[in-house]
Amino acid sequence: MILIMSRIIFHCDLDCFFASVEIRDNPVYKNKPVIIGADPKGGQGRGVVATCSYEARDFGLHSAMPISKAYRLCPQGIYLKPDHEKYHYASQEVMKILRSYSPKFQQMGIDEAYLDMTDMCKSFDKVEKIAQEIQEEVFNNVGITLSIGCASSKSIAKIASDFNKPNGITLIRDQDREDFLQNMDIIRIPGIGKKSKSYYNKKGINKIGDILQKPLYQMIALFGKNGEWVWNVVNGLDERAVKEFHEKRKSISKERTFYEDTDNLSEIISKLEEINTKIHQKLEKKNIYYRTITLKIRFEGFQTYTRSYSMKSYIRNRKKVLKVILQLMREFRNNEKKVRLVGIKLSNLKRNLDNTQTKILQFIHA
Ligand code: TTP
Ligand code: MG
Repeated sequence: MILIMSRIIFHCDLDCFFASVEIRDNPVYKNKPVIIGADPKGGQGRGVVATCSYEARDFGLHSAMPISKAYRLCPQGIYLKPDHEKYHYASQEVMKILRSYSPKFQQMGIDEAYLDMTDMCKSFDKVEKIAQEIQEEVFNNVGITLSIGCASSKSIAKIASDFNKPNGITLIRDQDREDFLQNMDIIRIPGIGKKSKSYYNKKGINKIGDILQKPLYQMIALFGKNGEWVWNVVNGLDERAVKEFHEKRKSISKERTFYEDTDNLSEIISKLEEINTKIHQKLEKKNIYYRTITLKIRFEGFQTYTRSYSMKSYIRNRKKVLKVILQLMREFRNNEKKVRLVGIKLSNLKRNLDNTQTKILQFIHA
């Protein structure tokens, strides 16, 4: 007889992440509705809510809601602008801890990661103990809470981590999977967004139980490849491994030679702006962050200099890069030669998959 050991996967997701960091740094905000996002400008503001504390969620607020609506529902809330650099730093601290629990670690968005704990747990008995340990270590070192879902596949672990937030641990054994999923709305399935939900609803599929009842061939007939994927997920057959993404590329750079050597500062700056914008379009498309910013400058006569500056955490911020580049340029302001070429290089790269934007097809091919 062949015994197939089922895997034990943890999905860890920080609770109302941006808001938790702000509350940690300003304890007077504790237990209050805290909203991170655009300036509400007394209800006239444009833009959206990035996230909000669980107290704010009690007023009906949620991520991506227009900030004007949030203000209408909760005018007494504490509205704060996001401090992305701070959140990236906190995220890195958390990820360092999570990574130490298993060599099979995969970071997804800024606030979530998978761990394959099969070799560490052996049985489900140890699962809860280790999950608690992770929560304690993150809280004691970073000061924020997270929820953990544990199951034998990535998708079920992800559904489980969302089930008992904040600061929850949800363990789903294979034999309990169907009961656990049965009455859930299909929107809980990772990869089903609002659009596919309404498509599924039109065909009479509302709860996960409706999928569990169907044989695979019917799901394929109704929804094609997507239906096959969803059927596999709810039946615990998502076999995707936990694998860390390694950015193969070491740096991304661009440089431009002037048609004619120049000492016109505004022309030089506008060339740097152009390069900077191009690089950032690429980085955004590929969801890549960086820590090190390098200026390259070549004068007439081919003297070439590079000057670098490293941030303390990973960023992706076009304005910040330009500011750093202009600072690095100051060293050359008394150089009397004309400039022949300028370039920007960003290195120390890291890819951060933002799961909130993962479309089902990307998900299938992940
Ligand atoms: P999520 O994990 O989706 O949300 P959350 O951590 O705030 O809340 P939960 O407890 O339900 O997990 O996203 C992580 C962070 O990403 C979040 O704190 C803010 C940011 N974010 C946005 O900026 N815009 C969005 O639309 C979403 C969904 C998240
Ligand atoms: Mg979260």
